[in-house]
Amino acid sequence: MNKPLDKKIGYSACPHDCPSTCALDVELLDAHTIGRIRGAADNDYTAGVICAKVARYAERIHHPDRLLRPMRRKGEKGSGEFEPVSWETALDIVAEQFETAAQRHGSETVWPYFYAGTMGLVQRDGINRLRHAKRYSGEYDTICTNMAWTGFIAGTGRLAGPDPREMGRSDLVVIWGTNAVATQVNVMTHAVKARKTRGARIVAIDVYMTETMRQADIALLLKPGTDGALACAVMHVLFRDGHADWEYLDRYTDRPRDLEAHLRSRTPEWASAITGLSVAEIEEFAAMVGRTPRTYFRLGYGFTRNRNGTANMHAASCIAAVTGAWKHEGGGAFHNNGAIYKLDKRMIEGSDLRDPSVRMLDQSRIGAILTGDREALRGGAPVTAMLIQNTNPVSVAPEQDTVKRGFARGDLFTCVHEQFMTETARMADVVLPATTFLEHDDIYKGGGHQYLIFGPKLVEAAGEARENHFVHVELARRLGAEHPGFAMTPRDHIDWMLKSSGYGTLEELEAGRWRDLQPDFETAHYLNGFAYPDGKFRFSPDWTKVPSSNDGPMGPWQQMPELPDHFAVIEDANELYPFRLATSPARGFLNSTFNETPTSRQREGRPTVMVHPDDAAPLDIADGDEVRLGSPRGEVSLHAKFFEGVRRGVLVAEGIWPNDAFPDGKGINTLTGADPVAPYGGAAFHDNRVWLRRSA
Ligand SMILES: Nc1nc2c(c(=O)[nH]1)N[C@H]1C(S)=C(S)[C@@H](COP(=O)(O)OP(=O)(O)OC[C@H]3O[C@@H](n4cnc5c(=O)[nH]c(N)nc54)[C@H](O)[C@@H]3O)O[C@H]1N2
Ligand SMILES: Nc1nc2c(c(=O)[nH]1)N[C@H]1C(S)=C(S)[C@@H](COP(=O)(O)OP(=O)(O)OC[C@H]3O[C@@H](n4cnc5c(=O)[nH]c(N)nc54)[C@H](O)[C@@H]3O)O[C@H]1N2
Ligand code: SF4
Ligand SMILES: [Mo]
Repeated sequence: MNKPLDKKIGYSACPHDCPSTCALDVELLDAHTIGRIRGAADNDYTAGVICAKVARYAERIHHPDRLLRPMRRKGEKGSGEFEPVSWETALDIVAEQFETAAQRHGSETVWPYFYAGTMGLVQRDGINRLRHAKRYSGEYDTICTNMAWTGFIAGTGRLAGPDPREMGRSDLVVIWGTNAVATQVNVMTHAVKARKTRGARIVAIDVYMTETMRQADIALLLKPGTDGALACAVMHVLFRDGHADWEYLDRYTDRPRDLEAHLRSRTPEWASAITGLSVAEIEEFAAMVGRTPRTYFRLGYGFTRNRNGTANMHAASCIAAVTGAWKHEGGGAFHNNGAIYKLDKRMIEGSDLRDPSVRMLDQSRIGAILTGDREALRGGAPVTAMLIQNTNPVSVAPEQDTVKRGFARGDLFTCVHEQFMTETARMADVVLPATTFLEHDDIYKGGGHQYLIFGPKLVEAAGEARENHFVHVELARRLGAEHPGFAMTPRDHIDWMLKSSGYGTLEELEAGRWRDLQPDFETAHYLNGFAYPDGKFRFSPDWTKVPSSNDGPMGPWQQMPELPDHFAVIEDANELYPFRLATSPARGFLNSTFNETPTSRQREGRPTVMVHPDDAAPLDIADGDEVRLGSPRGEVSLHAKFFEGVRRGVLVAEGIWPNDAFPDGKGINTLTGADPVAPYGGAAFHDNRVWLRRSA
């Protein structure tokens, strides 16, 4: 990773919705132009490695299709016909529409809708300040992390775990339900380091042979939604073969004897029938875990995007407590470090103005909400005005057909602030051009590591693009929203937050580039007790009281298992829908981001569904044929790709392509469901029963 000496290098952090939050070195060619981006070699988590799509960020930031001017809709909704207007005019229209809507239906009719297109704390979360000040509807954030976080916190009581860098000092790294090569490359950096330096083994667990599975020493290819059964059988073997650490269990866990008794019937044979793995595979994996004190479970998001996903995450996290792996360096279970940062975000979010009686609307159920479902609206006013930032729901949200019908409503006003003319922006009444992370200041925290990283503005904004904070401030001014946070710059916000959190100043952070907030070993490994009042890990959590951010139980939460189990609420295949479909991420895209950059599109080709050749033959489907998929929610057409690395009966469609890349103009989320996953909601993107046919 030699830096060319003649090029100026700017320091930043990757803003994308990826647990790696890489520290970046950005070549600056002039005040407007960047060259290559590299991973910071002197950051010991990034360790000089980043993904290809961000290395080529020049393609995205300097893309000819960047939005450069504010626009207002000229033609029919969704026609794509817009006319340029000034920022003043555009913001005036938005403010006026919000005021009119609020006068007619009350303030909750306005719904600010945002997500993690940027993970910068100021630019992403500042929209909440506007919402609190104006008493607009809140967003209950469920589309991504809810199931995984709840499942992990159910056991430990806190969203944190052993230092991610300890993976490099582990003897067995279990990469569970995450395609790390594609979705968070640095996990591989550290796992492979352990293999090279100490002969560690790598186990991967997925529903198809991803690149991560191929790079693993042992690849466990199971049926979707069956990870809870696998975890139970592994624990069964650990108890059976004397690998349970009883001293640890008695001191650190809630009901170990009940767990042991409960698991007696959860044999490898039982799990083999559910997971499709062989008894030998399960026995071998369990034996490795049993004889390897330094086993590091790196638990991902993918396997939680099932209707039993929260329960499965919890079950997987229990294994480390049975063996006491938590006691050792390089041992324990890790999902995300969200709880270590303890940042004071009051000024960014304006939380002092928050009125808890204002309704929260479920992000994943945007389709039901926009089409007037009373329950989804919580009995309140219809949503008639929206400000959308950092997210592309008309591509990424489940039950697309409903979402599109909602956005097409004539009485819905939408303002979309975007970098590109996404499918959501196309449906807007007003489109505002947004800066990218290299064109504004922000601060980032790593979910998959422990650094707080500053990302300053490095180049001038393209065209008239403005940062999110600018939009919050300018709308606040027009709407009479008052809060000291509106009078501050992003740098002021960062400085305020750092000082108030006890982390020094922005000047200090900028000088050091990042700040390492890794808790001490005892805390990270829960050696002083888990984060429940009695200090005990919960094999048997009270699912109605998991200390995660939640909005009250929903989904089939009453049926959740008392102790880890196979929670049989997934969309099993049946006669009408004989396949199970996972909609896994594509390596070249990041959700729907980068599906506009040329090399990413080239790499991914076209929307396809991976089919086992033996499943295709009886359906008269040849490799490359155009096929149709139908779920209880809708139908799409795309092309079949033969792949022996999927199980019989399982289909995988990678990537969130734009709807218009599909022959029928209907994207993959036409098939996915928005019914809430127990116990606190979320979208089960990988849990779909479907039929498959050759296109007529
Ligand atoms: N290249 C790329 N990187 C990304 C993203 C992207 O779209 N593309 N998305 C970003 C975002 S927003 C997030 S949240 C993270 C998510 O990153 P991950 O934690 O990796 O989660 P997923 O991408 O949902 O899925 C990971 C894997 O889980 C598998 N899987 C599906 N169902 C099951 C199951 O039942 N059991 C098991 N064991 N595995 C299953 C999928 O096939 C997939 O290979 O990645 C981020 N990084
Ligand atoms: N089928 C299927 N669907 C899925 C998933 C799946 O695995 N399968 N994964 C789900 C997951 S995990 C997630 S997190 C969601 C993510 O879905 P989204 O949150 O919609 O993520 P992206 O598609 O990356 O879209 C982010 C948008 O934000 C814009 N953006 C980036 N930075 C800024 C900025 O600073 N300001 C403004 N105004 N805009 C900005 C980008 O241009 C981009 O269009 O998708 C979900 N949808
Ligand atoms: S691996 Fe993730 S955090 Fe790192 S550069 Fe790529 S998208 Fe960004
Ligand atoms: Mo996500």
